[in-house]
Amino acid sequence: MTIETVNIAPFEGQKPGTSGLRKKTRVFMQEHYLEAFVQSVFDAIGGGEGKRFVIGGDGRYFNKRAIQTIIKIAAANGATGVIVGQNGLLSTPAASNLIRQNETDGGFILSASHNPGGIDEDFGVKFNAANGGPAPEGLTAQIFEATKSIATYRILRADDVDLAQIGESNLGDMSVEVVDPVASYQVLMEQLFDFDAIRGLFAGGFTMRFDAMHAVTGPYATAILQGALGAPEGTVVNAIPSEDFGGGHPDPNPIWAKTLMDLMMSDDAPDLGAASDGDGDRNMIVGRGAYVTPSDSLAMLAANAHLAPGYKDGLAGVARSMPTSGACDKVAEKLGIACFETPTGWKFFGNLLDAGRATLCGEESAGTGSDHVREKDGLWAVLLWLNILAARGQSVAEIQQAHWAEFGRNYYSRHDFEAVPEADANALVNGIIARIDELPGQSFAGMTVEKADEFAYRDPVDNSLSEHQGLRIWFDGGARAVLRLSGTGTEGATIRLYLEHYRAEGSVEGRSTAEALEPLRQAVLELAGFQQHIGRVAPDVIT
Ligand code: VG1
Ligand code: CO
Repeated sequence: MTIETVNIAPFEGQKPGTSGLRKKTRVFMQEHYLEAFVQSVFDAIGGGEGKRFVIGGDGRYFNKRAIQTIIKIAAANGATGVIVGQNGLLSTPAASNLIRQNETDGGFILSASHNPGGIDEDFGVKFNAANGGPAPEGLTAQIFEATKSIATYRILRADDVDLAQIGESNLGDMSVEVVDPVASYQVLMEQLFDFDAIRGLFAGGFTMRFDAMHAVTGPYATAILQGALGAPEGTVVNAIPSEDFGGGHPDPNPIWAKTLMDLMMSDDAPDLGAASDGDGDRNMIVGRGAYVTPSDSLAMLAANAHLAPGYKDGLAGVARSMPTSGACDKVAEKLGIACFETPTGWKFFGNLLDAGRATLCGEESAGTGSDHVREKDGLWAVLLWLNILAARGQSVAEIQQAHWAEFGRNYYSRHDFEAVPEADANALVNGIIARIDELPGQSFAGMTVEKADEFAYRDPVDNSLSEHQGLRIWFDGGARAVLRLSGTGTEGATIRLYLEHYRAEGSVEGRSTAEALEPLRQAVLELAGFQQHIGRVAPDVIT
């Protein structure tokens, strides 16, 4: 075994986005590409000497290869130990938990989350810090700087580590501990939720379908729902992680989890439908005939979290990403707790969680989580829903209706325009920025702008400022539109248009979300000039 120092030239564009570095798998497979990024992480954190890391991923194509490489770079950089999920598997929240429990210096999570997997699809690498959360903006900026000037990386030339066997071994001077990916995560869940009550629910005939979407949550959901909680076999479907997620998008929303959606809207629907994404940090919740938007789910969880043992003393505060609807704001107001509005991406919740200022956090993109780890957590959200359903003895639809009646309803939808030429997408966004101050008072398709701004966030804990985080446009009558460019795509630009209309009277009989949002949609299309700039007004995906 020898440590080799390899001379390389920097690669362009190794800039971490909303959630780590995401590229086409073939880009990552280029000689030295992954190595350059991983070494840059070590350079940015002041080296690996004496440090320990967690390593795992969502099992997509190239996962195992990449893990072997990272292990050997860690060893060559002086790390004293790595903890790796068996067969290279760790869900993102489970990795966060392992970092915290073992007090390691951070971790590498290999995933492109909800993006499809395979040699012609997407791959990603994310570095999480010692608090278990995604590297904050300051650190990702340092990593990017390091990628621009990197000249060498260090790697141990050694045989691959056996990741199939649980147990500890040595690689040079570094210990390699291969762990069961589920065990300690399951213990954490047992501490937070009333497993007896949920067991009682299933024993009483409650039915559920959990669609793991051929992704990493399969083993977790099988062990916890069918194993510990007694849900019948067949409750968890698509439970074996596959390298290409069965050829689909492991994205838990009504579009990509259509089979589940169709079942839940049919006469054969079970009591609860749920799904999670590639790396297990997102969730979808749907009751019999009742889809719960992620923004509403956050609000409903905040209103009911005290029913679960882990949150029985109430919440310190809640936080939501800026494009997420204001539904949780209403709950926070009633509970008399703070509600923080942060930029998109889980890294912005880290300080609030560390400082004990927020207990629950959520994003409109189907991420919900709490201070139990420093990532969003799909299965956690499903278990909290189960705990609440057991405690209230009501259906999802009943809880949803009661919530809207009490707090009002935020009609909400996101429209994604994918693979837009970058120049066109920038022209559209910059076109609005250029006249943002003149917008108030102007009318578009019959709706008048009340205020408009470009969102900037001042972190209340470390005072750092994050600018250019999306455009917010409020219209008369309680409507809001948000526009921003995605930071996770791997092809051209994706424009995200978020539409929201609050109705204090709650759910309006016979009115669908699309109908409720149609006037707002027309107004924004006109205001932004979608037809002129990108030649279309119909999005690729509506969630
Ligand atoms: C998207 C979502 C964002 C989420 C991010 C990572 O980012 O909008 O809310 O945090 O994906 O999710 P963007 O920049 O494409 O809009 V995932 O499940 O990586 O882990
Ligand atoms: Co994810």
